[in-house]
Amino acid sequence: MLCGMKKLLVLSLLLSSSLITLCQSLGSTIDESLFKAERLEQPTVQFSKSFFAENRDRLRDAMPDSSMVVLFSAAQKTKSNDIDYPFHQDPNFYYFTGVREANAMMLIFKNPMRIDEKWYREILFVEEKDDKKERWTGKMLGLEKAQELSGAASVMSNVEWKSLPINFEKIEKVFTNSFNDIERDDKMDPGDLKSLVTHTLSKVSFAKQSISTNEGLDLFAYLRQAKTDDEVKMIQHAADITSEAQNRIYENVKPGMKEYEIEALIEYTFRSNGAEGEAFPSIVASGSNGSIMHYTANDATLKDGEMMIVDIGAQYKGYAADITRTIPVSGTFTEEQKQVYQLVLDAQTVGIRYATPGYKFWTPHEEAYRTAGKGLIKLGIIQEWSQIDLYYIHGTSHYLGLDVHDPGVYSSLQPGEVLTVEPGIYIPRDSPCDPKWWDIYVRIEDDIIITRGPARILSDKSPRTIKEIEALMAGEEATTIE
Ligand SMILES: [Mn+2]
Repeated sequence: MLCGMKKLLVLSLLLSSSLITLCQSLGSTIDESLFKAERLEQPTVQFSKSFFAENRDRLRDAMPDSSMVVLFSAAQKTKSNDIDYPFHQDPNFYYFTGVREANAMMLIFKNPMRIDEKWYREILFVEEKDDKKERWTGKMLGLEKAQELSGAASVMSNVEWKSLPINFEKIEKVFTNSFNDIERDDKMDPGDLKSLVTHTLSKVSFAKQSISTNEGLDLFAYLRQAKTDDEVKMIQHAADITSEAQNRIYENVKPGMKEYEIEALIEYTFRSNGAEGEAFPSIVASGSNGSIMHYTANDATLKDGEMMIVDIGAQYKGYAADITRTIPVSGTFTEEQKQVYQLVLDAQTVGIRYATPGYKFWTPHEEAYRTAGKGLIKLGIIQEWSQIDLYYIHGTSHYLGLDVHDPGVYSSLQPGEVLTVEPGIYIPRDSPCDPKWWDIYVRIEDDIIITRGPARILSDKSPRTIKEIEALMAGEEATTIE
């Protein structure tokens, strides 16, 4: 990272030379044979302007008469001082524009709008190209490229929004995406996100209109819920990369390793296959860390006899995968681990069976939960039905897409919807059951697409039956074992 100040440059040179000395004195080496991910073939499909234009047409069809949608790009977030977190576009903004830059905005009118003697049905606002800025942060789209990418009928510079006269007498309803977390205000930039939002709010309130974020989000969720074939290809590739990472872990994990070594292997596999990175912070939770649902410290040492929950997902072209495997660190499950593992797998199998059109979104969860409850009673871990919530503590499914927890309307399942099925059983120490079950934590998560027939599993390249896992970890060919 360049900083541009001489004093800091000298300081960083001093630091880096002392770091080299420190590293040399440590002496131990990292097993580089770990880093050998298979290179997967990337999908050839690219989203073009027709995808984004069609999404806007579908949005326009769903909008009520005399309404307008205002979409804002995501806010840039400061990590600390003058360093930003990597920019991540707002998924709604991306879905309707294709633009992955900050300080952008889009207006979509249900009915054509007359502004200054011209008719408009949509206007995309982006930052104008700036040579100096490009030297520091890379190529910018500019107005022309933004038009090519989005297919927007009109594109303007973001500084033009302030003075653009919209006739709000013709507008009865304004929908937006979420814009509440803007922390930054560049007073020198009249087109930054803060200005775009401020001008929008003042125009809307001057016209005595109200702005509806919640209804807007529902509208976008409804449109994003079913995926196109091209979107499924992106999710499938994200799932393939993620399965490859899970398989690399099966093949390489051993007691004594650190959770963060596993995390490094995951990140290596993702990036070397063209993923933008992790769709969410990787969870590598060995032993009792499995009791923490969103464990991300990933700094414990893996111990013989423990299991490890690995809940990870690559992000590819904006689309996420989300796959969890529970892996025995030493390559084999203990008898108790096996029984709980099998119970969770049975619950998942039943959940997936109910993931078909005609059932509600919640049916796979209800059926997985019921199966897990019956299993817990059979194993003697619980005595009565009401105790199931001690060990089955989360829902079984969420939608998956541009967001890991993709928005949706949670009604009846329809073909094209992509969701996870991820039952889990967590038995913390001191639970009211035989201590032989304590500290067993299992979650199994797969990504599926609803079809007219049985659901198709997108994440089936990474084994999840006990036999397959133990065979793969023992170095045997495991693909055909059941
Ligand atoms: Mn999930």
